[in-house]
This record gives sequence, C-alpha cells and structure tokens, in this order.
Amino acid sequence: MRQLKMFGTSSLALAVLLACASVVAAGGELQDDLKARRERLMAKLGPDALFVQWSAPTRVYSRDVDYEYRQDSDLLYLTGLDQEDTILVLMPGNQAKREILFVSDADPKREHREGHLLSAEEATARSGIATVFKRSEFDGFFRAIMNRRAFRARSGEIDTEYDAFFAALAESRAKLALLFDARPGLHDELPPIYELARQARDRYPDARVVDATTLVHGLRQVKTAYERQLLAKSVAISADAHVAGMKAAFAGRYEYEVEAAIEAVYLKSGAMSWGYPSIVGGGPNATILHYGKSERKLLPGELLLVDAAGNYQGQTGDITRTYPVDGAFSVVQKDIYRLVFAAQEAGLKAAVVGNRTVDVEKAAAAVIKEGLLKLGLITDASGDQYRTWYTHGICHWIGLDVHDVGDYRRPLEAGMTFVVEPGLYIRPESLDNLAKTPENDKFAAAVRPAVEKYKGIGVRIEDSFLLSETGLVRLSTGVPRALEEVEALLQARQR
Ligand SMILES: [Mn+2]
Repeated sequence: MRQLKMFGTSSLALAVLLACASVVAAGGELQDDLKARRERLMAKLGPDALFVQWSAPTRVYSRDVDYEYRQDSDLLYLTGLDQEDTILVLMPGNQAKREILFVSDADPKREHREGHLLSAEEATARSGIATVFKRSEFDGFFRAIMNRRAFRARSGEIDTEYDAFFAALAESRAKLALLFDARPGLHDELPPIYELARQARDRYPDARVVDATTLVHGLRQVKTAYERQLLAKSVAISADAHVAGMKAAFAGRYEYEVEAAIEAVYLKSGAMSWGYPSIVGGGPNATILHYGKSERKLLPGELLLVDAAGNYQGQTGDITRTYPVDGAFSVVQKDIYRLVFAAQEAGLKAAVVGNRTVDVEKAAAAVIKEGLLKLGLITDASGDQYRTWYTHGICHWIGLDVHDVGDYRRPLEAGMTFVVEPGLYIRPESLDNLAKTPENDKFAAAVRPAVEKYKGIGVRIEDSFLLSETGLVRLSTGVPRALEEVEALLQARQR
C-alpha cells in the first residue's frame, strides 16, 4: 500500500488545506449542492427521524503513523467535510436546527502537531450547516434528546425546537436512522454506530433503530450537476495520467516507472491521491486482475495493462488501457484487443435510459462468446466456457467510491455514472483449474492449440461514463482507445 504520509500521526493538515482550497474554488455552489442533498435525504427520512452519521476512523499504517485520512463517503456526500471526529445529525422535524454538526474541540497542542481544526464558523462555511456543536457535547446531546429534553435549553426557558421528535418519542413512532452498510469484521473494534444502536435499544425503546443505507445510497446513485462536473474533471486528470504513462512505458523500463509517471500527473493536477491503488502489469502480470506490486521490468513485445485513476475532490473515475510497450500490437495481441474493443462497443449500445447494467453485460458477453469461438478459445458459445477467459463483470457505478454504491437492479437513468470494462485473460492454468469432468477435458483438449497461441495475453479496456439527459458521455476521451490511435500515440513518443 502506498498510503504513506510524511508528517506524524495524522494528515489533518493536508485534509484541511484541501478543504480550504475547495471552498475557494467552489464558492457557494458546493454548499448549495450539499444542502440540497441533505434536504432530499430529510424528505425521505420524515419528521419522526433522528439521523446520525460518523466520520471514518483513522487507520494505523505503522506504529504511530496513520494512513492518509480517508473520510467516510456518506459523510463526505452529506457534509463535504474531510475532518476526522465529525458527527452529522439530521432532525427533519426540527424547526430551525434541522442539521447539526459536531466537530472537534479546539486543541492548540494537537493543532501544532497535526494541523488546524475547523472552527465552528469554518465548518459552517464548508458544509452550509449553521448549527455546529463541539464533538465533546454529542453524548450529552443524544441523552438529552432521547429523554425529551431540549439540548442546551436554559432553565426557565421553553424551547420548542425538538417538539416534533419528542412527540414521535411520546407516541413510540420515533426512528433512529443509522447507516449500517460498513459491517465490522470479527476482530474489528465496534464502530460507534453499533454502540449507539445498542444504547438506543437498551434505554430508549420508544425509538426504533432503522437502517438508512438504502436511502443515502439511492441518492448517491444519481449524481447532481455539481458532482458530474467534479467527476468529469477527475476523469480528465486520470486520462492525462494514462497518456503520461503510455509515454513512459518503454521496454527496459520498470512497471513502477510507469506508475510514477501516472501518479505525478494526479498530484500536479490537484488530485491529491489515487482513487484506488494503481494496477500496472506488464506481460503475464496483465492477466492478474488486481496486480499491485509494479516491480517487473517491461520486456520487448509485451503488452502493459494499466488500470488507474486519481481521486479529485472526492470523485474517482476508473480507466484501463492495454498497450504494447514497443508501440505496435502483434497479430495475436490484435486479435484479443479487437475482440475486447468490440465487446465494449456492444456494451455501450445497451447503456441507455431504461436498460439495466445486466443488459450491458449481456450485450458484451454475446460478442465475447462469438469472438472466442472464432479464435478457437471455446468450442461452445451457448454455455459458460467463455467464463474461463472472461472472468469479471464489466459494469460498476463510479463516484465517491471507485466501486460506488447503488442498486444494480435499478434501471439506468440520467445522472448515473459507471464504467464498461470488458477484459480477456488467457492464463493456461485457467484450463488446468477447471472441474474434472469429461466435458471439461474435451473442451481443454480442443482449445489447447489456441491457448498456446494466445497464452499470457491479458487485455482490459475500461472507460468512465456519464449517462446524461442527451445520452451516454464518455468522460475518458482524453486517452486513446481504438487500436490504431493507441499505436499512433505510442509511435510518436520520444525516449
Ligand atoms: Mn473498474
């Protein structure tokens, strides 16, 4: 993992720098968008709900050094805040304080070590949330509200702010809405949401604990105009990065040199990290779906598979290109590349409003089966033989997470963003690992000559798309995709 950071136990300094930079860049547009996202969620939660979401925990990289901080994507979606130890509360039935933030208390010593902590005013400016309390006040707040006492009410003062929720509690129809999507592992520390849910079940039976994950993820599945702009910019940076990688990928160089060229473009462009660890695999490494070591020397005649994308202001696209380090595909490499390309094209034709991702998968698979049959890599296009070489799904949502949240059964609609990424991986051992049946033995024997011809070739072509009101938009046009265009770029490079 290359999430190493250089200064001390937290990357708050970096996080806050980024946060401030984006406030400047975004003006009020981001804050308006964040507010609209919360309004949509509150409309779905209803006036009886109390919604609580935590920031992500920090993670240890090595002893007292943390990984670069990664905010919880749902909290980022709702607040735009990249600071740890933050809690968002939504109370749709409240009068004025329908949105409440809890942020870290000021701490001069910690701020000297780790960087500036957002003041209440800064948290408001960044998130558009007017009511900001101290993090240390959260437990008292929760206890007061669940016991039907207005938080911070002065004695003798009548505070009607929370009356709708108190009425819901009195009538046992209150809901404590939490996001249970990130299930802890067996040995993980229990996340605070589980502790809060337990407390609520034990002590406050008038509030039902409900999982709001589907609501939040349903909203995240359709991108706002603001998110679309950010994602388009993020993917454009990643496309530039791929071009830089292509220009660096000569035989004799190492995979890590290509990776360095790619990731330098992220940083130079303001994408402060990758969206997922870069996959840079030459030769046989191109047949490893998530090869991460980047340590091998590129040899003449080999293909290089690069699957990489930066994280720009929280948005991550996904791009894969496969190309010959010498600048020209061999005849057998061309066979596989053209087939994968044709499968992607067929998938794209099916990526229309009203279809589902399964329709994209089916359209591409039909092309793959027919093509593999022609190449002699399968003997029967009606069954699952093609799965020997075509080993993963080709459609996933993109956004705050590279494999973004959302329901795959939901028909495609304008505002959805996803990839189409067919791939073929001719690993001879895939034949050896088939279940020992007479049919499989027959299949293996029949295709062995073709496997000998194509062995070691791995090709994936992946692009990032926005389905807009006017049709499918390829966000990753900045990097060539058609075989001839890929070769033209490679042949024009100078060492
Ligand atoms: Mn992908």
